[in-house]
Amino acid sequence: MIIKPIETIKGTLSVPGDKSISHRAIMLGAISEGITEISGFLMGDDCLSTVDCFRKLGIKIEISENKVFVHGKGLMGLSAPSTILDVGNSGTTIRLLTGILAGQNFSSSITGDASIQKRPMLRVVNPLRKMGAEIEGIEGGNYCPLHIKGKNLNGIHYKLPVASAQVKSAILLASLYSKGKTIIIEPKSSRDHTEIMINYFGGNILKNKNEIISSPVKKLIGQQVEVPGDISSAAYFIAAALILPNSELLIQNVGINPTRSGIITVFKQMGGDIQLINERIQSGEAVADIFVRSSKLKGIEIKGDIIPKLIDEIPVIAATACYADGVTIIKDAAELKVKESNRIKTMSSELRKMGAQITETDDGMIIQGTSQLMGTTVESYNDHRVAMSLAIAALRANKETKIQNSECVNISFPNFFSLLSMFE
Ligand code: SPQ
Repeated sequence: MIIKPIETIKGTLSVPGDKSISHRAIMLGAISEGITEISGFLMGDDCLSTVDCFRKLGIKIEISENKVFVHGKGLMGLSAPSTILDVGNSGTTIRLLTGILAGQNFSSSITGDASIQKRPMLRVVNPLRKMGAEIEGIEGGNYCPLHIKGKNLNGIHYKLPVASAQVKSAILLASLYSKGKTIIIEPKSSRDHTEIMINYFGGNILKNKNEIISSPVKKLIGQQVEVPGDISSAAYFIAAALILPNSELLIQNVGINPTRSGIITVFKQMGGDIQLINERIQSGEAVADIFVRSSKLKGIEIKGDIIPKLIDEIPVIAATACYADGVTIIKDAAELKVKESNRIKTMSSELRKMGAQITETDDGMIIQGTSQLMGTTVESYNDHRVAMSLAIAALRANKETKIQNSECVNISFPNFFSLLSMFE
């Protein structure tokens, strides 16, 4: 994909549905009783992998133009798949689904693409084994393919070693199949869509400071779920409007769940002119329209509790920080090393090719702002967030930028380049 510099970005747009919420709506719909009707579902490759896995588990899922209908069969209604389940590139699918499969009365195997085969799984396998799960995989279960023999599970008391919504969610989904309560202690709070949606479907999850308590329920009931626009996708356009002169952009219907909206806090701290309008609650989730104007940004330090609330936005923060005055320091973000690519390495090396001054650290990056980057050829490493963040950096470069392997944007934002081209 060739990205040409643009002068300004003005107008109104909406971004596709939230990826995390779309996955969870399929999963919870499948194990609930009755039909779950999903609007705003993200038709990206990752969420379609979740659909494919649940179809292989015997669930009827109908996709119409703008709705998805999941014909739930109840907690014990899944059936043994006749082939290996393939999650493609989706870490969320493999980790959350492993939690569900651990409590079934059948065996199954699950795998994914080359990137998924390198992502650590022991973080979910270990707590699930403590609950009584029988899971085998490469290197003691750290890498997929994973082979899961369904078992009767017991609730656990578990302190998460890393702040990870995927690990928390795998345990919570397994807790739906467990005897007794499950208590999870989070080191820092991470996205809570699973907790919100389990309760929305009739489950019993309580939060008490950093403790999440799940009590078993007899059944979940299918619901209507309206998926809001994904703040991680909106982040690219917020960043574009901030860095391009004379911009004014309204992004409609974006999820602003406080465990996801760290990007708004950070961009405001950098001097960003961002307003939330028409705040409301939709299917249990906070939603708003976001109005952004171009702003003179300054470098800041980003670390600590806010990191899990913006973990997927760090690549676009790095791209934006290149155009801020002064230095931006990102710390406590070592988790970036185990995403679709090592995002500390890939973002640093590609932005450096564009002339950015970036130092990689063990848990983040140090970025010295500049007024302009140089258009050149960069690589996405098949990481959707890297491809889109580099595209944003390229909008204010001195000449066009070629992004190699850019089709990976289909993972989370299939119409990203066509939306961007509206502003050329
Ligand atoms: O699904 P996947 O591939 O893990 O997706 C990513 C992303 O950038 O889209 C991470 F690479 O988002 C994760 C996120 O980083 C989605 C997620 C979720 O839906 O629960 C939680 C975060 O991961 P983690 O490891 O911190 O729990």
